[in-house]
Amino acid sequence: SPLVSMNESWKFPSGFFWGVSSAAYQIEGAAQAEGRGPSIWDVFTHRATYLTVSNDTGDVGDNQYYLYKQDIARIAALGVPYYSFSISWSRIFPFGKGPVNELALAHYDDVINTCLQYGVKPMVTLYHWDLPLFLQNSYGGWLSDEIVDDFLSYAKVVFSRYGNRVSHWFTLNEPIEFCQEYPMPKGYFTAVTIPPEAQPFFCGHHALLAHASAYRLAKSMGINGTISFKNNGGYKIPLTNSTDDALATQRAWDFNEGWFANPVFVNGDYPQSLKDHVSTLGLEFTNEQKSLINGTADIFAHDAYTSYFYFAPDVGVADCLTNSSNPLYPGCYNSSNTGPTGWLIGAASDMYSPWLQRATDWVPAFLRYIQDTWPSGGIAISEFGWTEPYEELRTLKEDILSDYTRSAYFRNYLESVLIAISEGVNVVGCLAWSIMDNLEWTSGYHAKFGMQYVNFTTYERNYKASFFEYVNTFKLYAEDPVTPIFVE
Ligand code: PNW
Repeated sequence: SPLVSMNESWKFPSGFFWGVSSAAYQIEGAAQAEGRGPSIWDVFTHRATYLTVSNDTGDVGDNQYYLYKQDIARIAALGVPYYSFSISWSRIFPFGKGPVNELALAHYDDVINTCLQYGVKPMVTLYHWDLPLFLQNSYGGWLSDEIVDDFLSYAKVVFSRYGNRVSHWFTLNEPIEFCQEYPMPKGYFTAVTIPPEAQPFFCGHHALLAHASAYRLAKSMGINGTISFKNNGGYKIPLTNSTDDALATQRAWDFNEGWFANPVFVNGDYPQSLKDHVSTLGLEFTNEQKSLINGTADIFAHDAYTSYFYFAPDVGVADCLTNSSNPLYPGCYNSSNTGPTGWLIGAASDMYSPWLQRATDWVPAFLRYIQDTWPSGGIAISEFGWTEPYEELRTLKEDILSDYTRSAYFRNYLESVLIAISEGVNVVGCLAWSIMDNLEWTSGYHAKFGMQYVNFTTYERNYKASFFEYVNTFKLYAEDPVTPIFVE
């Protein structure tokens, strides 16, 4: 498409970071190579029957454990300045704790150094859901406070080894999501005694302590990249202007973004409605813990894909706040992709990702809401992206590579970010999900978020049109030059 600026005054300021993202279990493969220990995701994909579509696994993934040099070269070739990936905890510590695996440390050394050689700045996530299996089975993983020290030991090894070669660190990817993986499917993991409906909140409690401790550790070690965690969610719009819908929408913020953002960015503690709930489970932060947690993120990193309308339950909130068999317990809110006039908020994504609506018009209001509600050193969209619909039904490779709805999503989304910036919201970076098609968790390889097509027989990669659209948008609007590196 011809490059035409929508508005001459829109600019991504100098120093704005942009790039592409991935996560270890979704792309690396090499599941049994060089001393990697098992993670809970190996159990989800291997033992839990049809937990993933087609029983797909991450055993081979995109083979990036072996193909990272070409992957880094391919993004450098287009001028992408940042690559955000995660480190596999059970490669570094095959048992989650104890002996360190030097082969894994050497591997990520080379991934990071290859990035730097190609002029791509590495951004590293410590934990993208692949909990070492041993930690789940020995004490319940994130359900136990023992996780805090083990995460800290892992973080210490990673910070000391890669220290100042990394410009941005993310401790945890989307604690809202991984905490809602609890309770884990019965029969595959050592049993735990915490009631099922309480488990996500125990996980969240320890995730906050682990994140905050790792942040403090990094600062005490003199690590100079920014450190934050990746929150997630979307803009929440009250369906009507009724008081009940406003209250339901507030509870939705509290039980999602606010669960982790309020402690870290506001006061070290949960938002009130959540505090009321978790205190009934015996989860309260001491004053010392509150001061540990408060202020432990340099930027507000948000995985922000989509938006929804929110509304109150039909029969009041008394029951859903307290009765654990009520389907809306304990957050007491409903959500919908359909607005008050019956129009959809945006086009829905593929059959495997019904949660994803192409609703980019709401992005400026969302970014403004984040800035006003959780003041920080700047907002980063640490993931945004799109699945193309019903890819199995499309046989022509050209059709797959001409992914126009994803191109439109990136272009519209980035222009919405530019509107927010022009209106005074401090957005500091954007990272597209994902560098290439990969294991989309329970959707297996069927949901395709990639800006590159991957042939899962030959592992050959092909750029999709959306990748060029994404880069071209920065060529058009970024103050800093986009510098493609072509290698022989
Ligand atoms: C993120 N939702 O997950 C993850 O960080 C990625 O690993 C994943 O591949 C990507 O988004 C695409 O799904 C999410 O239901 C999963 O709102 C689900 C939701 C949000 C994010």
